[in-house]
Amino acid sequence: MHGKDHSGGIRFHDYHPEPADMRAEVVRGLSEMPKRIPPKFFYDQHGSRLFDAITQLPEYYPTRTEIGILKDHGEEMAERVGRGALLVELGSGSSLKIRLLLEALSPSVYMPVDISKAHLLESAERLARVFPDLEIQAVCADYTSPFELPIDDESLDRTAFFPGSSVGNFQPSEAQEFLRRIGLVIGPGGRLLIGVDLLKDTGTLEAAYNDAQGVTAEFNLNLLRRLNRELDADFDLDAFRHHAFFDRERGRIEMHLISVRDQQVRIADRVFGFDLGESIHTECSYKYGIDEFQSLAAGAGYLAEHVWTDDDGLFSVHCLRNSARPTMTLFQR
Ligand code: AVJ
Repeated sequence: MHGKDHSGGIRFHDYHPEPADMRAEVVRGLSEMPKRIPPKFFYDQHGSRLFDAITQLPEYYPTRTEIGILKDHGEEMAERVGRGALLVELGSGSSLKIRLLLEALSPSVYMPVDISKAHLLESAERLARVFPDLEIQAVCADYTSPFELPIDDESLDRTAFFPGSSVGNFQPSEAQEFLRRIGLVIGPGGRLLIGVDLLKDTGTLEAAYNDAQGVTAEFNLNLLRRLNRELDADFDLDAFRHHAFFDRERGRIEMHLISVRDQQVRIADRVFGFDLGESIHTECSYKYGIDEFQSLAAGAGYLAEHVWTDDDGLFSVHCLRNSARPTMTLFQR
């Protein structure tokens, strides 16, 4: 079901991503000072559903703004990256975004890469029904660690798609390292279409992470619910509160869970003490200026070919071309 003699259908490649050792990572993070838990643990089944709800909130502009950019400029994107290519999507996220891109770009092969097997197969099957002639090569892998792709047609141009400002979860230096790794996958001359949330006024940014309905607070607190269930912990969800703010110096939203009293929490056989007001840092979401992101990308070996934004300048989608000769500048914010 691959190569030139067939078209359409799904091929599944399981790279058996190591299930993250959640207990070890959580215990390590809570032993640090200040305490922290990595944001990747937000996304259990309920957490993924809460995130979907966040993308629909009036205050959370990124998702709908990026969709608008893809609708308005999909044709131009296709002219830049070319049609009939191999399209690699990192994280098989929003089905609406990828549908828009598949329609505009009509790739020969679509290769979603995702750590969650269930999510990957479900969305691949949905897309196969909408695009019956599309060859889908679904890869179950952890794209945050080095991996190779099962590419059997070396003649295809390669384009990577990394939407949603997911790149904002990385520290800038890690983001640069990650872009460099994508460059190895798409090869010299390959293009990267990447969605990046833009720096803007503090009010708009902070509202997006402090919605009136409290869905983001619920999303943040759900992390503790997950630890209770999966790690045999005893967090009292009423004893922590959601806190999110924009740090303009660092150009990032920080999300925290703040202890509302002195307390002790047990995780399996470990006990952690929390002072009144002490926080667990659960997420960073970096925002960038356009030039700033382009110079970060240049340091990872990319030429900034084009950038599309919405009329209000809230969000950006960059077209980056992997140059054969990467420059070795280090990006510092
Ligand atoms: C999925 C990382 C892009 O940072 O805006 C949304 C996650 N956290 N609301 C973001 C998130 C709280 C989101 N990213």
